[in-house]
Order: sequence, then C-alpha cells, then structure tokens
Amino acid sequence: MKTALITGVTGQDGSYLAENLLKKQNYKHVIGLVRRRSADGVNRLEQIQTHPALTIMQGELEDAGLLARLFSVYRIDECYNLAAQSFVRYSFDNPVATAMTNYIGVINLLEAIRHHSPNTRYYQASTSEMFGGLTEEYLSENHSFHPRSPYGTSKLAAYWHAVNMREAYGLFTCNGILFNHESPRRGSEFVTQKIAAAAVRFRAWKNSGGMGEPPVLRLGNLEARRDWGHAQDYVEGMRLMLQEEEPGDYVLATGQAHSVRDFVELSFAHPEVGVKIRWKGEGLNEVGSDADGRVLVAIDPVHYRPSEVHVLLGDWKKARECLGWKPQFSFEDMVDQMIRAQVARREGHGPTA
Ligand code: NAP
Ligand code: F7E
Repeated sequence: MKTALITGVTGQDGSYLAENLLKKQNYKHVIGLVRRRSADGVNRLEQIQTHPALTIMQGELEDAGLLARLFSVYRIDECYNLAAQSFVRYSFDNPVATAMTNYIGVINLLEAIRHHSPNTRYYQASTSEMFGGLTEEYLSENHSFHPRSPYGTSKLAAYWHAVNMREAYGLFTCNGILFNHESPRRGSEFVTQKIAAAAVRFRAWKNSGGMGEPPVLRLGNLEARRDWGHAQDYVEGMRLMLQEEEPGDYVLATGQAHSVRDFVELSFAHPEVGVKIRWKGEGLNEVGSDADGRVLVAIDPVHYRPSEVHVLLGDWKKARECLGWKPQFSFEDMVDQMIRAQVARREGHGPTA
C-alpha cells in the first residue's frame, strides 16, 4: 500500500491523476500540494475532495523548507511533480516567475527527496516544448532539444536536473516527455479550450435568436500543428513510468498532428454547433465566416509568440514497448468531449471545471 504526493493537484493533470490513483487498490494515501489562493481554486477536485484517502496540504514549490518537512514527516513512495507555470505565452512576459517554479522548484523537491527520502520514486512533468518543433518529424526520446520559449528552457533545465540526480545519486527519477494533452478540464487560456468555449458561445448566440453580431473568436497562428492527446490517457502513462524496475525517460504522444485551423473547423462543425467555417483572406486579414458571411473567427497578433513552435509530432514507441501504454481517446473523441462539457457548463448542469 503506497503513499503518493502530487504537486499541481488542482491542475488538469493533477486532478485526473489523483482520481486515477484513488481508484487503484494499492494507494492508501494521496497527498495533494495546493498553493494558497484568495478564492477557492479546487474546482477540478469536486469529485474527490471528500475522499478519505486524499489529504490536501498547502504549499509552493519555492518553499524548500516546507518540502523538506513534507518528506521527513510522511513516508512518500511516489512523487508526481506536475506543478508548473504551464502557459507558454505567459512565460515570455514572466520568465523569472516561470523559472522559479519550473526549475528552482524542481531543485527544491529533489533536494528534499535526496536528503529526507532517497527511495521516493519521482516523476518530472517534462514536455515536447523542449524539442522546439521547427520541422515536421517524429520526435522520440533520442531527438535533440531546442526550446523556443522561457517555458521550454525552464523545463529543459528541470529535465536535466532530474537526469543528473539519477546519475549522481541514484535517485529513481523519470521524465515524462508529454506532448499536448487536453480535456474538459483544460485551462481556458489554452487554444483548444478557448476554441471549444467560443464555438459553444456562438451556439448560445444562435439559439437565443441570433440578434446583432455574433461573438468573434480571436486567435493567433492558425497553422501551428500539435500532437493533441487526452489528459486521462497521459496520467496513466505517468503512473506506469514509476512502476518500472529501472527509472527512465518516455515520450507520451499519439503520433498524429492537427493544426489550430483543424481544431476550429471540427469544433464549429460539431453537431451541437453545426457551422461550416469558410476561410477568406490572408495573414492578419484572414477571417472565418458562416454561410451567411458573418465573421466568427479573426486574427489578433497579440496571440502570436515572439518565437513559435510550429509543429510537434511524437514517436511514442518506447512507451508502447516498455510500459504497454497506448492512448485510448481519438482526437475526434476529445474534441467531442470538450464541446459537450462546454455545453453542459453553459447550461448549468456540468462540472465547473
Ligand atoms: P495546469 O493545469 O496549468 O496545472 C498546473 C498546476 O501547478 C496547478 O495546480 C497550479 O496551481 C500549480 N502550480 C503553479 N505554480 C505553482 C507553485 N509555484 N507551487 C505549487 N503549485 C503550483 O497544468 P497541466 O496541463 O495539468 O500540466 C501538468 C504539468 O505537465 C505541468 O508541469 C505542465 O508544464 C506539464 N505539461 C503539460 C502538458 C499539457 O499539454 N497539458 C504537456 C507537457 C507537459 P493553481 O491551480 O493554483 O494554478
Ligand atoms: O498553444 C497557437 C499557439 O497555448 C498551442 C502547454 O500545456 O502544451 C501546451 O503549450 C498552439 C501554439 O499550448 C492561439 O501559438 C493560436 O502554437 O494551447 P497552447 P502550447 O503552447 O502548445 C505544451 C506541450 C506544454 O508543455 C504547455 O504546458 O496554438 N495559438 N492562437 C494560440 N494559443 C493560445 N493559447 N491562444 C490563441 O489564441
């Protein structure tokens, strides 16, 4: 019977991982680290908040003393470090805050483990952003890195720190190099959730009689391509990594890339929304309209990034062969789930996150 610590438990992945572990027979205790907020920030934990095996602890990755106490007081078998400043666009404006959580936070955690709990198995939330994605090719664990944002550089530093702690002190550290994964619990600023919300906002406008102008979805780079999977599949992959005999680094991906434009078209074409988007114009002047010529999508350069990751496409062969991991959700299933969840939320009968 194991005890697991999840940092970032209030996030998309943390909440799914906590549910996943609490359903398994062999976890007697799941501790979730939550930073203090002025308002309630645990919406995503609605379904498990009162679970007797879940303990919520307040704290931040920047607080080395607190982390040291945590690992001295509890016997923690597995630590999943999912806490991060995870929004790439924001990292360009706030690189120091990003590095403090994403890199220094990891040093703090691994120092606490090294000194107080060297047998704890550690999962580091690494990312496909470390690759940089300038050309369309399958990216595996052996591909070289070239991050294109302060988020990517902070995560690459943390990746190497986790590798170094493994090599220097024999700690059981694993890097999960995860490609984009989404769900109805995705944060509202990420492009998939932003598009799903906009499609359903348009549906509400249409269903209420379509008076005046429809709401316009303003996006940046429509040509960016991502290997989008489902977060529920990916948290199971994280767990599997820590069950292996030896620590290692693994890519989790689907091996299929879609563009932001594809995501828009599929979301608006969803049966709940029912619009075929027609594109006209180029560059900053491109718009997406409905059959009556009403503009539903426009470009706003504020969403462009100083340096863009053009395409990310993952090769997940190692995870398949070593962990027996396989994504269960298709891209279409995921978009369908996100749209339906937005409809339920708008109509007041779905979870709040
Ligand atoms: P998310 O929804 O943004 O969740 C991030 C979590 O980190 C939240 O619980 C947040 O707390 C917490 N957090 C932020 N700063 C903190 C700090 N200083 N101390 C303690 N907790 C802090 O992210 P996600 O999508 O679940 O991703 C999970 C992890 O995987 C992240 O490390 C992310 O960088 C990485 N990753 C994500 C993807 C993806 O596509 N989702 C792909 C590759 C890697 P609040 O709720 O208070 O904000
Ligand atoms: O952007 C383009 C944008 O912010 C995806 C994080 O979980 O995955 C995520 O990072 C693409 C980019 O995710 C808008 O330029 C166009 O090319 O949804 P995103 P991300 O940057 O890929 C990685 C793997 C992580 O590790 C991160 O933590 O979409 N894009 N127009 C837009 N993006 C946003 N957010 N908003 C737009 O209006």
